[in-house]
Amino acid sequence: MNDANSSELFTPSIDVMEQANVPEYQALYDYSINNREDFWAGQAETLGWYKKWDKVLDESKAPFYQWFAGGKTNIVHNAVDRHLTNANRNKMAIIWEGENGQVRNYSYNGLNREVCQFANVLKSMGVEKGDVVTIYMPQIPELIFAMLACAKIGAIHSVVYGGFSTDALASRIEDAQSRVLLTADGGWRRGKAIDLKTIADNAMKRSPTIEVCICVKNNDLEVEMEATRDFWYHDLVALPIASPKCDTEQLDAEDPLFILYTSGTTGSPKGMLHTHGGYSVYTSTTHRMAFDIKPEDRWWCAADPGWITGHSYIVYGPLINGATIMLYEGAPNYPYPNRWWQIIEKYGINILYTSPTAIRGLMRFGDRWPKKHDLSSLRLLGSVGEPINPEAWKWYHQVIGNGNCPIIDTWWQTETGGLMICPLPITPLKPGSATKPFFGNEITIVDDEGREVAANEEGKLIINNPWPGMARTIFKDDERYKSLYWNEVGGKWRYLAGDSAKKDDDGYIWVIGRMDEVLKVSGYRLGTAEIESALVSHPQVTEAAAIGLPHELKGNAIHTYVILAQGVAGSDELALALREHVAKEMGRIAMPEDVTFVESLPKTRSGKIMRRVLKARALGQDEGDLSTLEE
Ligand code: 6R9
Repeated sequence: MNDANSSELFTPSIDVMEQANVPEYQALYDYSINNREDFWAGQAETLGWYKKWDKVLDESKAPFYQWFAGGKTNIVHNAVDRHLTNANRNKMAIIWEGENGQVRNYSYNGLNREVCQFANVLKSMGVEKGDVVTIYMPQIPELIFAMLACAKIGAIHSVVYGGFSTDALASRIEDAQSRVLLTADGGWRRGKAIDLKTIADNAMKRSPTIEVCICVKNNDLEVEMEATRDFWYHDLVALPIASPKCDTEQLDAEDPLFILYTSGTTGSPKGMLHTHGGYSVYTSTTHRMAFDIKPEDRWWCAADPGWITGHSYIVYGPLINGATIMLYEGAPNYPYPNRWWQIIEKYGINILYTSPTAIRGLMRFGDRWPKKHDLSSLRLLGSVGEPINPEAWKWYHQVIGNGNCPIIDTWWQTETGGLMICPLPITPLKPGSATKPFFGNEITIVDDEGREVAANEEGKLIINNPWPGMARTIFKDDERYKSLYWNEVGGKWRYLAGDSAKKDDDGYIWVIGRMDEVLKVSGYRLGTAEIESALVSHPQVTEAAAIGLPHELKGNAIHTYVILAQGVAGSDELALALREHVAKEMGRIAMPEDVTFVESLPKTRSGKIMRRVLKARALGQDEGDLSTLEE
């Protein structure tokens, strides 16, 4: 997929370069590395603080770094409140379009009223500073109101992607010991209603910590409401308690803002914890510099808010920068494959940020769909989630961007909070490379011993420094956080991303993919362990292994190997039933492509499934070192 030897270089047009927010990279990069704290202090100065920080970076408890320690802020103070006293007050904050064509708009002033009301409703339900509120909603404005309402009162939100299902939701509620769940009756996808409340009901049965469930009416689905636990949002918001005025809680810069669960190497998903101060600075700075956001821009990050991309670049970064954001709930090809292009034309979108899997999916329908529309409002295009293959890159660049829009390919992770490797609009581009480190970041590629590898050689991607947007820990598990991600070498802590990569002769970084048991399926991050545990939860399955194999549209597709319980015979019907079982437990994105029934699985002597052996076999490749294999 990657082509580090590609000699093609795309230089941005004079037009784009002339208006770039950051006109030059190298000198500012050097400054940011040599004066990291000054650089970040300079960015933090552009935001509002109730009280300035005492120290930009506190390394005393490394790798548990603290940023802007002693400062008082609240992300909502910057994302909403400060816009109410300037020219943004009546500017459009959110434009929302539903799949059936419904449109709702909110100015910053309108957004503030909604957030305040939601915050007052939460308070009336006893939600306090530090409580974890789980949010399981479709892509509707209320999802954003709910996130901001939690932040406003100092509660910690835990958004569970609306495409996940019972088991995924239940385990996240349980880990967070959440007392309050915010959901909706249902969502829309391809003209069909998706019954979220029923999934939420099943999850609440499995994880009984939820005492209050607030349900937004989105599509008139018949749902069950349990008398003392479940409340309609529209009933609560009509009460006098839900006033459109609510003070924003003055928090410490290091107070937790949210947890977001993501898949890791082993076992249960990890609740990555982000905080108010550093995350505000990092998301807004990266968004302003890499995506060159201007006051009059209309910004569309077509991700789900339930993914880190949505948290950082639908909600927080853009709102802090006072942008107008587009939100669309529905399928990109419904009712026809021109839906996205129609939205870009209709609303005059200037910057589109999406994933390679979405680009490949739309490319499949051919050029005639985008060609029906005037896409000349576009100035920049972004990509995130997995390496973008040069074919998709060129189509995006030529057909969608008419050859004029730089492709901002951004490498980062749930853990990093914001962009880590990405071009600026002025950077000459090589299709498939996320180019160079963002300001303040030193990125190296090392071998197993931690030594930097030569140019063009593959190795592990590490980050040699702290940055303000970094996750602070895994919720309630500092040890796991430290041991999973951090290594101390010669008194310096280094962050291990879990990806393999190369750096070419020009210092461009080419990310190859995950090295651990994490799969990127259609850009979504799934753990083999979660898929396997969903399979094993089926009564007829004894053991299971999941691997990812290359897939034209999805990037990776899930293939599974299953050992059945004694006396159970494999059949096509059972294979289908198992695939559906995984979809029901975890969500449709986790549904395996196929199930192969096997008698045994390749394992190490310590009993670990050797997925790389299964993968090599499936691809007809060399199985590699089998010295630890016990079969
Ligand atoms: C933002 C996000 C993180 C993993 C990461 C890497 C892959 C993301 C990429 C990319 C190549 C890019 N990844 N962006 N690989 N080029 N531009 O995706 O977060 O869901 O936590 O996944 O995604 O493998 O380690 P998350």
